[in-house]
Amino acid sequence: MRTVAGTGLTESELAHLDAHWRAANYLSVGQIYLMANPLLREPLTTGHIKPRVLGHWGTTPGLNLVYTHLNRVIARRRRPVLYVAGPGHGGPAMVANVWLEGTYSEVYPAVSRDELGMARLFRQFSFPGGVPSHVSPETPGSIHEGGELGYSLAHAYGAALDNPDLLVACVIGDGEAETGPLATAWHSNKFLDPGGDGAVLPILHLNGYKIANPAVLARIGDEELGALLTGYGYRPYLVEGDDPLNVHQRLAATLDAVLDEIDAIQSRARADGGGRPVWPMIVLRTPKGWTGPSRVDGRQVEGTWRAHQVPLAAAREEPAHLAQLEKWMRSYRPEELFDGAGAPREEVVAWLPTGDMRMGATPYANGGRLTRPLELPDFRDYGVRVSQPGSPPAEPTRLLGPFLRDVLVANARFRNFRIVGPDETESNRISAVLEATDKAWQARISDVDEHLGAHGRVMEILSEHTCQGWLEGYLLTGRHGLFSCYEAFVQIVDSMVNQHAKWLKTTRELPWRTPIPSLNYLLTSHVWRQDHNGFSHQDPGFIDHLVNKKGDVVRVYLPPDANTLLSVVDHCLRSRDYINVVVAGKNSAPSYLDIEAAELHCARGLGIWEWASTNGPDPDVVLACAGDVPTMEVLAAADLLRTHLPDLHVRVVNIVDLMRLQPAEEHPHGLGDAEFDAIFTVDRPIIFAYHGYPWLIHRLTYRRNGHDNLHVRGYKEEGTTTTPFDMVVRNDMDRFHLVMDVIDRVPGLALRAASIRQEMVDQRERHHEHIRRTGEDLPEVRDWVWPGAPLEIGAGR
Ligand SMILES: Cc1ncc(C[n+]2csc(CCOP(=O)(O)OP(=O)(O)O)c2C)c(N)n1
Ligand SMILES: [Mg+2]
Repeated sequence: MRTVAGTGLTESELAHLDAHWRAANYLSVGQIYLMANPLLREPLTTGHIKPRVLGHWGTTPGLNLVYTHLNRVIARRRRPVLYVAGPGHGGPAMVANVWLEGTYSEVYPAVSRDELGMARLFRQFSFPGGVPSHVSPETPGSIHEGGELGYSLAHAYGAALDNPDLLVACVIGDGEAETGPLATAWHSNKFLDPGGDGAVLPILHLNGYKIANPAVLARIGDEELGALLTGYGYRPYLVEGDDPLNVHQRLAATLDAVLDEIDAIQSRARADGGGRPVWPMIVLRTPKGWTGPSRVDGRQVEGTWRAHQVPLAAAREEPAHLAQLEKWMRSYRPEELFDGAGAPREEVVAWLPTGDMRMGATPYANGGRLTRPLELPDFRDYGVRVSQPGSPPAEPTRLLGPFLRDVLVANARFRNFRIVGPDETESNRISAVLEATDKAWQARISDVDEHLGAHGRVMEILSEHTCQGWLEGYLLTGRHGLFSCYEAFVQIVDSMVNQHAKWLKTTRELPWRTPIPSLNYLLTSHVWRQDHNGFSHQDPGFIDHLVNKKGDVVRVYLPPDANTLLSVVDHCLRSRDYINVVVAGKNSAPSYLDIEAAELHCARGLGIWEWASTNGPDPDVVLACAGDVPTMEVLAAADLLRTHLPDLHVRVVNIVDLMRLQPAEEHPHGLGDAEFDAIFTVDRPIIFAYHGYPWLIHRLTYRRNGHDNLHVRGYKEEGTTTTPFDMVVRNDMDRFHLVMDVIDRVPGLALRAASIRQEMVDQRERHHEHIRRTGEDLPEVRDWVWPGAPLEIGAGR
C-alpha cells in the first residue's frame, strides 16, 4: 500500500481542520449524552445526562475526520461530493457535520446554529420524538442509513453512475467489509465508466474492531490487505496514525493525491477512452473511539472494541463516569469552537463549502430534486392484437423487450435509465434491450463476447446484492431503473429491500425529501415455468416477504398476459416512492385482453371477465385467478364447466393488482367492502387460483365478508424438473382439480356432478401416466386454447 508524506498544510489550514474535527466530535458526544447544558457553561451534573444513553461513539471520530477533510477538498476543488457512511450507526457524526455547515438548521429551523439549537440538537438524538441513532433519512445529505451493514459500496457506485461530475466518498467499516454484499461490491469498478460516470472513493476505515471482535482485515497484515485490495483492482493508499495533527497532514496530502489521480483518470478517459483504470482508494487506520476516554473502570477503551457504543455508560449513575465525561468533552476546548451565542466560530466554519456544495445540501442526496420523468413511448404500440380472448401464444417478457428498448432509446441522451440483473437479461427474454445498448463491461472483452461495452446501460453481475445496491443508489440519486431477476433468487435481497422500504416509508413523512423513482422488479422465470431447472428455482415467496411492508410503499402486480404486462410496466416506470413487484411469464402463453382492455383492467386492478363467465350476474361460484398460469388454469376449468355443467353460473374474476384484495383501510389500493362483496359475493364459494403460496390470499382477505367461502389453490412447495402442467397438478391447482373444487363446494352439486368429478380424477391419473411415458403433457392440455376463433399476433393497434 502506498503512503503519501504529509506536510503540505499551512498552520492555519491545520488549525481550521482540527478545530472543525474537534467541533464535530464535541457535538457528537453531546448528542449521545446531554439533554441540557450544551456548552458546558455549568459543571456537568447528572440532570444534564440523558436517562438512556444510546448511540455509537467508536466509529464517530473517524467519520468526522473524513467529513472534515472532504470539506477541505470540496472547498478547494469545487467538486460535488456525496458522503456515504457505511457504518451508519455513526449517526451523530453526520448530524454534527451537517449542523456545523448550516444545512441542518435550514432543513430544521428549530435546531438553529446557536445555543438553543445546540441544546435541541443534543436532546433530540436517540430520544423519543427526536431523531434515530443512525444516518437515517432524517439526516440531510444521506442516501444511506447504514444500519444494516454491507451496502455502502454498492450504493456509492449506483449513485456515481451517469453522474460524471460527482465524487462519492464511501467510508466502509472494517467489520462491514466482512459482509458478503460488501465483499462483492468491490467488483463494481469493472463496470464504472470513467468517461460517463462519476468516481467512487472507497475509504476502508480500519479502526480495528467491530462490536466485540477485531475486524478480519485489521489483522491480516498490510501486505496481505494490500494484495487483496490490489487484487480487487484498486490502488490502496494507507493513512494511519493516532496523533491528530500528523493524521490531518497525511490525510490531506493523500486526499489531494487520490483526487488528482481520479481527475487524471477521468480526463484521460474523456479525452481518448482507454481501458479499465486502476482507481485509487484509501485505507484509514485510526483508533476506534479516537479522542474518547482512554481507559474506563481500569480497562482500555479507546482503540478497542469497547469504544463501539457508549464508553461511559453510567455517566448518570456514577460520579467517576460523569467527571470523565466532562473532562472528555472539555478536551475539545468548546470555548474555542463556539462563540458566546453558541454558534460555531469563524475558524471552524468560515472555510467550509457553501450552498449546494455542502455535503448535507447536495441535491444528489435528495435525488427527487434531480429526477427527470422518463420519456415513455406509448406502450399500446407494443401490444399483441387480440380480437378475441385466448389468442395464439405470445411470450409476455419478449413483448416487453421492445418497449424497454425504446425506453432506453428515448432517454439515452438524459442518461437516466438503467436495467440491472444477475446475468438474466437474455434468459428473461427482454434481450431486445440489447439492440439499444450494451451490457456495461470495463474488463477485458474477448471475440466470443456479445453486447458487452464500456458504456452499456444494462448492468449484469452475478450478485443480486450488487444489482440491488447499484439500483438503489441510482434511484436514491433521482434516476430510474428496473431489476430483472429470476423470481426464486430475488429473495437473496430480501433484507436489502426491507431497508429500502423503510427508507421510503420514512422519507414519505419528510416534506423536504422529494419523491424518487420507484424500485421496479420484473420477476420472471417464475415458479410455474422452470423448464431447464427445478425445485431450487421454484419459490414465489418474495411477494409474501414484501407484503409485510407498509402498504403505501409496496405494490404487487400479476399481469395475466402480455398486454397487461405492458400496461403494468408503463405504470410502474411513471410511479414514485414505491416498490413495484411485477411477476410475469416468459413462456408462450395465451393473450386474453387487447391493449385497450388490458389498460382498463390494469387501471381497475381486477375485474370480472364476462367473456369467460356464464349465465349472467348471479353466480353459483366465483373462479378467481391471479398470475398467468393460474389464470390459464381457471379459464380451462371454466371451459370444462361450461361443457360439462352448462347450467352452472360461473363468474371469472382476474386480479392484476394483488393489493386490491386488502381492505381499503390497510392499503391505498384496497377495494371498498361493498365493491369487494359485489365482485366476489358474500355467500358463494370462491375458488381462487393464485400464483404464490395460497395462505397469502387468506392473509389479505381474512376480514372480507366472503372469506369463509374462499378456497385458495397455489404453490405448496411441490416441485421438481417436470412438465409445465405437472407443476400445477402437483400443487392441486390444475384445471381438473379446480373443477373438483367447484363440485365439492357448490351446494347440491356433489350428487349431480359425481360422474364429472370422477372424470376429473381420471384425467389427473391419465396425465400422471402420460407424462411418465411420453415426457410431455397430454395433447388436450398442451394444445388447449380458450374456445374461440384463432387470432393473429401483430404489432400495434
Ligand atoms: C448486516 C449487519 N449485521 C450485524 C449488524 C450489527 N452490528 C452493528 S455495528 C457492528 C460492527 C460494525 O463494525 P465496523 O463495520 O467495523 O464499524 P465500526 O468499527 O466503524 O463501528 C455490527 C456487527 C449490523 N448492523 N448489520
Ligand atoms: Mg471497525
